[in-house]
Amino acid sequence: MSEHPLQTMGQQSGRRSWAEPWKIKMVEPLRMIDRAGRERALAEAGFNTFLLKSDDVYIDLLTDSGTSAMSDRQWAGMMTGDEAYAGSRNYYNLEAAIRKHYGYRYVVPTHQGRGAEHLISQVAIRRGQYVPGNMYFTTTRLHQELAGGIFVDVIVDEAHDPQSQAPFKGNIDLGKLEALIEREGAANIAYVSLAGTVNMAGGQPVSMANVKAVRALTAQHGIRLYLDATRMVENAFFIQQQEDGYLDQPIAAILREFCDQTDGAWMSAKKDSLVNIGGWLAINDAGLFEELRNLVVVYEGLHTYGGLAGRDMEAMAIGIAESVQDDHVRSRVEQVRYLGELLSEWQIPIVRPIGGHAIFLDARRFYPQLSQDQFPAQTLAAELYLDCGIRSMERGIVSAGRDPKTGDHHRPKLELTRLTIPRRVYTQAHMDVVAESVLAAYQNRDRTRGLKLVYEPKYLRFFQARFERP
Ligand code: P70
Repeated sequence: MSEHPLQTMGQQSGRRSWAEPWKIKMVEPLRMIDRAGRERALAEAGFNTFLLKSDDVYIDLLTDSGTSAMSDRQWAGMMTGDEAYAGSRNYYNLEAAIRKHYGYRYVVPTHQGRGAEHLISQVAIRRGQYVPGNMYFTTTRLHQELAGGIFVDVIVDEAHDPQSQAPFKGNIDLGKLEALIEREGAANIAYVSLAGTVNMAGGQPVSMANVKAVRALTAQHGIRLYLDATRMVENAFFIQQQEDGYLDQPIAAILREFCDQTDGAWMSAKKDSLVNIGGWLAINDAGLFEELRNLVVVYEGLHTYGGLAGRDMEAMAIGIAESVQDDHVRSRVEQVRYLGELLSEWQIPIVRPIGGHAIFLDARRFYPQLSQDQFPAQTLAAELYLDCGIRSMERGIVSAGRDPKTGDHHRPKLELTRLTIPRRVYTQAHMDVVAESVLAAYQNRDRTRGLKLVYEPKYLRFFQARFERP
C-alpha cells in the first residue's frame, strides 16, 4: 500500500470503503457568497444562525429536521395523495406503517413533533406533576411546563460529560428515577419521558437493557413510559452495533422490541422518517386515545390528517419503511462518524462517542478563554459561518433558556455547537469541506472573542435571539 501515497478513506482506516445505498437523480445547486457578504449577512442576522437566509448559506448543517432528500418512491407516493378532508387513504397507509414498524395501536397524525408534544402533555400531565426524562429537549420540556409539569433530568451523569466514552450515554439513571418516585410518590409522576437517541447529549443512544429496566421499574409503580421516537431508528442501529446479542438482528426488529417496552410515543417524522414535514402520536391505551383524538381537532386538524396534506402522510408512510432498512441507517450514521473521526484525529474537541445525527463541537474546550456568559457555542457557530458559509446550531446556554421560577439563565454543563447532517443530502466531499472549515476556526481560536446578548424573546429564545460583538 505504501507505494500509493494517495489513499481512499477506507484504505486509511485499513478497511474497504462503504458507499451510500443510492445514486443521485436530481440536484440542487449550491452557492457560496464571499467573505464580505457573509460578514454582512451574519451581522444582519444578529449573529444567530437561525436568522440567516438560507440563500446565504453554503452547506446547511443547522438541522437534520425536514432537510432530508426524499426517494423516487416517496415522490411517486406524493402523487397518490388523497386530499379528502376526512378518512384519506393516506392516513390509513400511515397508520399501517406505524403499527407495523413502531407497534402502537392508535395513531394521531400531527403537523410535526411539537404538535404531538403539545397533545400528549395536555392530556397526560396534571398541574404540579413531575416529568422525569433522559435530559431535556427544548420543545419537549416547554410543552411539559406549559401543561403545568415539572421536568426532572434523570439521565446518567456521563451524559453531561462530553469526554466520557460510555457507549449508552442516553440511559436513564435508575437510581435517580427511583429516588424521585420515592420522594414525590408515584401519583405525582405524570409519566417518564424517554428519548432515543438523546439530542442534547450529542445524539447518544439508550440501551435495550436500560429501557427494559425502566419498564420494570415504572410498571411496578404504575407509571406510564412514553417515548420520543424522533431518532429511535438511529438508536436501534447503536443497539445493533454495540449491545450484546443484537448484531445479527435487523434494525426493524430492534426498533419494535424497544417500542414494545413503552406505552406510546411521539414523533417528529422530519428526522428518521425522511420527510420534510410531519409527525404523529401513537398510543396503546384506548381511553387516552379518545382524549387525544378529540384534542387534535382543536389544535391540528381532523384526526385523519392532523394538519398534514394527504400527500405528506403518504410520503411519511413510505419514508418509515425506507428508514428502517439496515443499509440506509448504516450509511447515514457512518457518514456522521466519518466527519467526527476526521475532527477527532485532528484533536478538535467534540462530544464522544460520536452520536447518530450530528457532530457536537465542545465549545468550552474550543474557546477556554470565554466564559459561558460570552456564549462560546453561539460564537463558534458564527465563526464557522464566516469561514466558509457553513451553518450550524448553538446547543448551550442560549438553547437552555431561563429558569421559569428565578429568571436566571439555565447553565447547562454542555456548551455545544452542532453540525447536523441531513439524511441523503450531502456527500463525503461536503464532509471534507466542513472538516477543513472547523479546523480553520480551531486554528484561529485564540483570536476569537465572544458575543453579547442584545435581544431575547420569551419562548424558545435561541430561535430569535440577537447578539452583537462587544
Ligand atoms: C432539531 C429539531 C426537533 C425535535 C427533537 C426531538 C428529540 C422533538 C422535536 C420537535 C428541530 C428543532 C427544534 C427545536 C430547537 C431546535 C431545532 N428537533 N424531539 O433540529 O420536533 O421540530 O418536528 O416540532 O429533536 O433537533 P419538531
